[in-house]
Amino acid sequence: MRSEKKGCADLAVFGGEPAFTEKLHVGRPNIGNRNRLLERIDAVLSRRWLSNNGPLVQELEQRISEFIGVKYCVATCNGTLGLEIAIRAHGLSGEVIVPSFTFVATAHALQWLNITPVFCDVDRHTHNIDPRLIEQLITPRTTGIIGVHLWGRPCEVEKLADIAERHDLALIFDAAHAFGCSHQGRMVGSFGNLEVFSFHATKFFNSFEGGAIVTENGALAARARAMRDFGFDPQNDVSGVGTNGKMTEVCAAMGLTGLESLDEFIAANYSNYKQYHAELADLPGIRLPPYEGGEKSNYQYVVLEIDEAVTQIPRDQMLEVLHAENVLARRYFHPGCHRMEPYRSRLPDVGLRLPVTEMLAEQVLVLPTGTAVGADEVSGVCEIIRLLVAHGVEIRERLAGRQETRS
Ligand code: T4K
Repeated sequence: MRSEKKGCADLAVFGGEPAFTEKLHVGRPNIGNRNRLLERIDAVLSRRWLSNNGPLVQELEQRISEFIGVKYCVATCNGTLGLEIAIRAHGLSGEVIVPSFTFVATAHALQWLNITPVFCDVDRHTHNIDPRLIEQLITPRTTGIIGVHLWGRPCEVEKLADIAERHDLALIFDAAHAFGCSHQGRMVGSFGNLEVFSFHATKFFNSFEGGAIVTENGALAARARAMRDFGFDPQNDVSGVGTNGKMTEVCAAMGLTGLESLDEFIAANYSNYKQYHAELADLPGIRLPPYEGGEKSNYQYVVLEIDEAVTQIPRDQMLEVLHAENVLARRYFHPGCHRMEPYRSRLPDVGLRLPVTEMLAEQVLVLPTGTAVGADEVSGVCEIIRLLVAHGVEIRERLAGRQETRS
């Protein structure tokens, strides 16, 4: 149910009815066939095999390897542990170059292992690590580069591979957003030395919590597999240091069920993405970075860049108005990892060499999509955004006046 917005007086932030009676979330999980899921969970309970490389985890790994077209897949309990295990299995140390415009898990996975993340700026248009800026950050302590396929848009993998090869660096991809996406006809997951997915509830494809390391390198996969399980190797000897990064059978059940509905998830996202594009395309000051034509994508993130100089209303005030309407849009990835602890205290001025990250952190707004969001909801969200842009100055001043009255 939603109420229409004809003018500023209708906005909930000024006392009108919220557009939506129920909250519209970014990251509402996609859920496949419930009966299939419950059947699988029932079988898990009957088998009394709940974790530790059970049959469903093995089946999920097999299915993912086939889907991506890679030899090895090691499922993990989440994407962050997957990254930590991958980084350690690869033997990275010292410094690793990463974008700052990413979820903080990318940087934390390094820092957790006492490796210094060296923040690189991103490309203005793709929001991905800018290969032109990497070489100036390489020092004798640099051992690798982690690219993040942000919003499911693949990094410039060829340029990154070239830099990594010339400087003898590892190349890892944080593919948390990019399950089901392709680059030059090849599935994400098959680039670099290895890639790591997240199957968190908020991702396009989820296993409640979960992740996976995928690679063509058998030795790397074997090390990651042992590290995921306290260091136990296939002979049941502890071959080295390890952690507990295992995926449970119930999570694998959810993953296997979701895999059967991938097309349906993509169709829902694609339809929402097209509608958002069509309804917001001509709005001044609003840019929707497109997905690459001809490639596979999961269309999981509907990202707006808000140019305040044109809209006359800052992104954060737009967010406030949307939230009052029960549209819980999000400002991913604000304020950029370099402005979060412990990185902020260590390098207070690093933002000076990250101008695009700083700008995007102030401009980006992510809108709700997924199977929980339909055409009527998208229309409602677009209606509010159109109103915001048409009356930017008025809304900004009324919001400012309201704050002055309060103080
Ligand atoms: N690398 C990148 C680039 C990543 O984006 C991530 C995770 C990782 C690595 C690490 O992977 P994991 O270790 O998480 O597998 C969320 C997710 O927790 C996180 O997985 C994700 N990225 C990040 C971008 O977003 P928050 O802090 O935004 O989560 P939260 O709890 O605020 O939820 C977001 C929205 O989703 C809310 O509006 C409510 C909705 N939601 C959430 C959950 C969990 C639901 O409707 N149902 C749910 O079950 O971090």
